[in-house]
Amino acid sequence: MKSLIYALLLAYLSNGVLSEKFRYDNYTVFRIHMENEEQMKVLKDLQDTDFRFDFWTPPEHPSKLVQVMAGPEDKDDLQKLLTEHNMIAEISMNNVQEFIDKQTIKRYTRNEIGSMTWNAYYSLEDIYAWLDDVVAQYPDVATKVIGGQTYEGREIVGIKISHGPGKKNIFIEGGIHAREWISPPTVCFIIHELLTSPVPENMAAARDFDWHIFPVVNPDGYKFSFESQRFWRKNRRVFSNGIGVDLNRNWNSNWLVHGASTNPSSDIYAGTGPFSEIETRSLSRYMRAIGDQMQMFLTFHSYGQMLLLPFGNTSEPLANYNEAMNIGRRAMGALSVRYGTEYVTGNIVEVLYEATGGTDEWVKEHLHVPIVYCYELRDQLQYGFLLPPEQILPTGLETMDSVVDLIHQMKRFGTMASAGVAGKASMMMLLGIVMEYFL
Ligand code: 0X9
Ligand code: ZN
Repeated sequence: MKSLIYALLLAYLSNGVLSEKFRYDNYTVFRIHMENEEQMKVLKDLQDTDFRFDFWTPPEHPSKLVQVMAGPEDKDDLQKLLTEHNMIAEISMNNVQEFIDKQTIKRYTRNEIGSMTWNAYYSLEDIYAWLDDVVAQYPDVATKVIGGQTYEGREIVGIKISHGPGKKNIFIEGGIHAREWISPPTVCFIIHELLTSPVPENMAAARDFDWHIFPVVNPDGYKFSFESQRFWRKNRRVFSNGIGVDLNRNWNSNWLVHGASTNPSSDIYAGTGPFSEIETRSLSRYMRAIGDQMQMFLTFHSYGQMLLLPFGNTSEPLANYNEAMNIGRRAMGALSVRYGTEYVTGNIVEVLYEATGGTDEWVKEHLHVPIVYCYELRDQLQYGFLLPPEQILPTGLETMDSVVDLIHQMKRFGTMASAGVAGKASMMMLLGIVMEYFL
């Protein structure tokens, strides 16, 4: 009874009083340097036990910098701890609210798809309205699709682009982590390019596959990050001792094995069981329905400029790892041409950290999709989740370059290879690279 009252109170507070837009005046983001395992352990313990500090990037390797946000009342405690353990930190943002205020938010005008300009962020409602209008404008090739439902009763809305029957599928997911705002507009930009670009390669990419594209697979969380707490990551399910499940820890693949928590207050709470969340459960059903024809799965996160390959529990080169590495590296080469943006390509564990229960692992393990990547979009350790809106278009353009290159390689090197025939596919890949070199 007590916990029910607590849950109701939490729900009330989170939807009422707390849903006032939270301000981050004088919040500081630190960039912390570590030198050894001991220092890393101090930060890891802090992350696990003290939720006053928001680890924008977790401490996973002593050689990597960590970005942490602290409130004005807490930042001295953090600095004291760092000094005690001889860690050096520089300030990357000293008044987070100022940077939030620079995240231009525009309204989308209904029936004017051109009014979604690629230099501002848009609310969930506006993204959904834009999707409706896109479908209305391109009725021959675009259909509205519902990928699933959410805890708060919304629909996970997407778009299917198809130029005719008999095509294999590509699935694109964005916005599973609410605060990673660059993800939804990048995915929307891909939709826009597939439908409107006059560039022959883009048109061919659009034509040769059936595309299932979902810009915001965590709509409740995204809405909350717009209207209440900018740095919200999870869905919005209410528990007696916390709110929200990290949907990228809730898939039924090595659930709760690594990099996940059993504490609902944690940002990496994995839920009460695999697929405990309606979002992942319903979306997985949609994916399964098209699964045996799925050739490529892409999920868009931020930040760090990385292209990650499954799995999140081991750095062993499983399935068609070598082939996927080669294709990924070349695609990141294509991405870098426009603006020189550099990505690191590699296995999740090697390049980032151990973390299981993600969408990418589930589609690889259960649907055996040959090409599976997780993009960590711009930037590296500067603005982080607060990527300035001027970078939306460049991010969209360079990312689209890489997606088109992925398609090109899949067609060229016959990566229609299933995940099981790694060796043969890698040979073909190698042959292709050698031929390209000599031609
Ligand atoms: O930790 C995550 O879920 C992703 N990084 S983020 O900073 N955007 O939160 C990485 C996901 C990589 N894939 C898996 N771990 N399965
Ligand atoms: Zn993410």
